[in-house]
Amino acid sequence: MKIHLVNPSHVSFGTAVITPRWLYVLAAATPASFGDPILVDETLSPADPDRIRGGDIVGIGIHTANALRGYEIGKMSRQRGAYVVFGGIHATLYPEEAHSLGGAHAVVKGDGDIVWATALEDCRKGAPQSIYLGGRVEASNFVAARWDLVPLNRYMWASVQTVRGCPKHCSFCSVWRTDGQRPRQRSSDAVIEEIVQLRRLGFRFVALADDNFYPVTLTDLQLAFRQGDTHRLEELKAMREERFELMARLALLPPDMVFFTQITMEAAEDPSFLDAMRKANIKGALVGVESVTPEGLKDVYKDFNLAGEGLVERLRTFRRHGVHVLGSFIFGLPSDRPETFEATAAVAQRAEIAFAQFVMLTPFPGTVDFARWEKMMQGDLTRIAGIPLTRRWLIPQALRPKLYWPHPVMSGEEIRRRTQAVWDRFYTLEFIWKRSRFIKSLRGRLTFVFISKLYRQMYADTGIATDSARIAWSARWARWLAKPCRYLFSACPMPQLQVPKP
Ligand code: B12
Ligand code: SF4
Repeated sequence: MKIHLVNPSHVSFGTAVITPRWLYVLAAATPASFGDPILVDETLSPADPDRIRGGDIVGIGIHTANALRGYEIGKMSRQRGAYVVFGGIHATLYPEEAHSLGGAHAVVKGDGDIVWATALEDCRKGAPQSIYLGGRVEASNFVAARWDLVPLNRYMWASVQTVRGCPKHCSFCSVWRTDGQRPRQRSSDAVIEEIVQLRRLGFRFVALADDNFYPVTLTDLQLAFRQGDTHRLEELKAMREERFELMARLALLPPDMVFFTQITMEAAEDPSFLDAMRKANIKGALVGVESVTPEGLKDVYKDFNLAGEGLVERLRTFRRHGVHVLGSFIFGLPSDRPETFEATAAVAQRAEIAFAQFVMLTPFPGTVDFARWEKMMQGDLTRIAGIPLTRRWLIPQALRPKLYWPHPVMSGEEIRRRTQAVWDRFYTLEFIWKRSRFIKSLRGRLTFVFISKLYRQMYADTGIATDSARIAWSARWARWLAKPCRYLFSACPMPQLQVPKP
């Protein structure tokens, strides 16, 4: 009996950007009596049905975008006589779908760290339960990933989680609802040990797969103080201290390490935090800018962000402290107007951010936006391949429309076209070259250009374009560009590296 863990994808690039962390966490959560699981990441290469035999157990992790491919693998595995267990955010939200469409014997809702072993034992006994409740595991019980199973030289970045959950409540995001608003922060020991293991293997680029690396703001501290809530204040201070402790320990790792995380722009209020990030080699961060207007921020319940000049200043502050920003912007918000695209492109340029992504508002299951939209769509009789738009992820990829959020003044196609134009403008060779000014060496600048182009190809065209020829061309390009890129990201293994003492 073999255990297979499959990360589904309908496109394979041969080289992938970031390791799907859940694969390596679940591998570690697999009891030794089952042997080493076989890990299949379809962003590298498609699953091979011939490897799956009767009596094997196939674990499939799905988010909304890859659910349909996951169901194909589930059905195929069940037909071959294997036990099929689904997990991940989409299976947590729609367990019945995995049963009816994905051939699931069992679905794990929530975190798999602890309950996975029970599900495996039950399958071994031939009696899987239909649902397992994994809940929200405390940070001290997060299982450290098994990096000894990672294929070398196939990924550009490894991924290590330091904190799960986020205290905010953005309307388009499912994190605070599924992972909770109480940040679950791992100890610095657990994080550093994983990173040292990765550096020994030759990974020097590590994405900190966090929801929000700055979970405690100065405003949170002031509020607890003003309310005289001593317990809360102490709790927040301890959490903040732990962040600094982690960063101080990251700073002791080999200096060629590069970390990247996700953070709210509030961190710019705190120069000591940004300085600690720089010293820790956290060289970049995805910052959810979302909108450049106050109305847009209100639309997404994100009024803790700044708009206008204040926003430009906040983003520049990151840069001044040596943390480069990947700004994430959303188009198609109810208050957006045709001129918002131009204004956003201008802010992105002026704010001196290194990279930007421009996504179109898409209601993702598990979010407030989705719940509202689903209600609004109740009377909508549109069907594509017999599937209502509110179950869009079940529509075959080739027929799946791109944007469904009705907008008061623009059509979906207009939003898509304008979004594409902003990508095109931000990633012109001229602008990329200008943005690369902060890099000293010519080689470094050329690498920046190369990565910018790769990012644009992998993200914009495959994700936004509707024209299938352009998508196919883009996927080919990305595949071609990705190969040399993986060498740029690899480093000499350091098998002797020890965990630095704090
Ligand atoms: C890091 C990250 C990324 C990274 C890296 C992705 C990668 N290759 O790993 C990047 C930046 C590339 C990314 C991109 C996107 N992401 Co993302 N990402 C995350 C983030 C912050 C952490 C994921 C992670 O590694 N977690 C650590 C692992 C250990 O946790 P886990 O995956 O949840 O797995 C646990 C359980 O779910 C369960 N489990 C998972 N699989 C399985 C399988 C089995 C069999 C079992 C038993 C259990 C199980 O057990 C695991 C251990 O407890 C999550 C938020 C979050 N808190 O999870 C969003 C998240 C997954 N992303 C999300 C989204 C929307 C996206 C994008 C679509 C964004 C965009 N607009 O383009 C793209 C899609 C990319 C793609 N096609 O895959 C959403 C998904 C929502 C949904 N309904 O699907 C999330 C939840 C964030 C959000 N804002 O709501 N993402
Ligand atoms: S700050 Fe980021 S992680 Fe937190 S709820 Fe908003 S979008 Fe989600």
